[in-house]
Amino acid sequence: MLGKFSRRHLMQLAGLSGIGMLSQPAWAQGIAADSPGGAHFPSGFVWGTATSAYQIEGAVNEDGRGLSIWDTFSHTPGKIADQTNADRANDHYHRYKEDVALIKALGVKAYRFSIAWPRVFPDGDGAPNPKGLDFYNRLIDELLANGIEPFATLYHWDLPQSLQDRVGGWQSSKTSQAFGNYAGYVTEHLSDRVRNFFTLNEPGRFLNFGYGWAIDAPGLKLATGELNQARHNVVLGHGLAVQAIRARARAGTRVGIAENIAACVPAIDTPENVRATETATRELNAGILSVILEGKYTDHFLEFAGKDAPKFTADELKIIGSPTDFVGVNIYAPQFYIVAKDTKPGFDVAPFPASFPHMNSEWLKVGPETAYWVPRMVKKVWNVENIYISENGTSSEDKIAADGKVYDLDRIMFLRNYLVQLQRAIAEGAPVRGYFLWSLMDNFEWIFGFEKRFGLYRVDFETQQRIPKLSVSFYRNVIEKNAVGA
Ligand code: BGP
Repeated sequence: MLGKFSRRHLMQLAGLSGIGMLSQPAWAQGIAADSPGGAHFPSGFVWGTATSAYQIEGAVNEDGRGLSIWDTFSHTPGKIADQTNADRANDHYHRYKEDVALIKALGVKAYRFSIAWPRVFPDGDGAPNPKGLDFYNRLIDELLANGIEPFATLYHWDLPQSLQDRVGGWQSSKTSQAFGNYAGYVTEHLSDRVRNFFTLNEPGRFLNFGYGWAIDAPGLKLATGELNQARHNVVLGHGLAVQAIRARARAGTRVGIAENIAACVPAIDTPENVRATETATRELNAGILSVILEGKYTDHFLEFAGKDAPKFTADELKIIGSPTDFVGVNIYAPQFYIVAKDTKPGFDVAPFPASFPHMNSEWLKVGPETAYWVPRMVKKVWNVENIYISENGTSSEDKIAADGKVYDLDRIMFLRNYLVQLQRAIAEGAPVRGYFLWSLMDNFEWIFGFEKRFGLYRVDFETQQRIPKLSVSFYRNVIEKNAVGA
């Protein structure tokens, strides 16, 4: 049976190759050339992993740290799925040396962590707290001593509570100013050892979820006009931070944003849909990435917002559009499958069927092609020269098996498929320089508390024991080979 089957098919294949149908398409050549070791990434590609301050540090009352909006929010009954908070979390503040050893054991050469604004400026502005910055000095020195390059994020959602109370947080441009000052202060002190800074992590997310839909801290539901104004203050804060970094950090310090880009994917790969996906990428990211990378709001964005459009000056747009050195994109689910449309705005968003597959987190729809289309779009739409995948990863149930190990095969499946697509994008010319896997270890996953596990290392939050999951071996192997196999 098998013999007959293969003979018949071999003959068909021979016929096809005779007329050139088996020759490699241009987009696949980079992939094929590197077989059998897998599809190779460029040499010097930065492999990394990521965490954020509030999610892992704990020690919320130590060394003069001020309160953040997430301390308040997580202590408000009913906000966090498992009724926990991150008062202790991974106790990373005390265990950072052990954690740097875990990073080293992974084989990555880069680590993206965030700096807690309320450790450095307990009230958000005013007097700095040197003890707060010292923690990051210790962490950075430990990373460098272990050959790991630090990539620091200045804001991963832990806004000082005092700014929220006194000025309404991001509802006021005073917060944008305070963020600029904080960014200048931190980079002035750390840029002798840290060469790359991300300003804000996922402004689109923390704004909509925190100020629009009351899901995240500070738990507000602003009207559309107020929300648009708050978003404007956020991008202004980014621009002021870029300018402060240029003024106060060492020459050569690199800066960019890390955005949870509205990830648009053509529903079917046709030239019309690809063009429509470019338009959709620009318009569905108009309030954050487009204004940062173009220095203006798109006409469609302003028209659509109408009387709810943000108020701004030409000077502010100039600040917001300050040139950056790279763009970080956090890639998880495909958010919009796009089909072309003849009438304005030139695209339609196809609805998701209820049966669309997702990972352990329900929001995390599986779409490896997102890792192909997003970098391609970022390059095409804004001509960005340096892209980082600042986050990618998945939660998984991660039970400990009878032999004491964690066989997170679904995470490995997810990573392998996304990385194959990322390599394909790079082979076709997308300028992706590095990849940060979310996350180094299980941690406090915001409103999901400790219920969702995104780590490469499993953490027992009672004993604080960390155990490598199978995905540690998977990722180490990818890094060693600088390649991923399908
Ligand atoms: C990103 C955040 C991370 C991380 C991850 C998982 O949006 O930048 O901090 O938490 O998503 O998200 P969640 O915890 O909401 O499932």
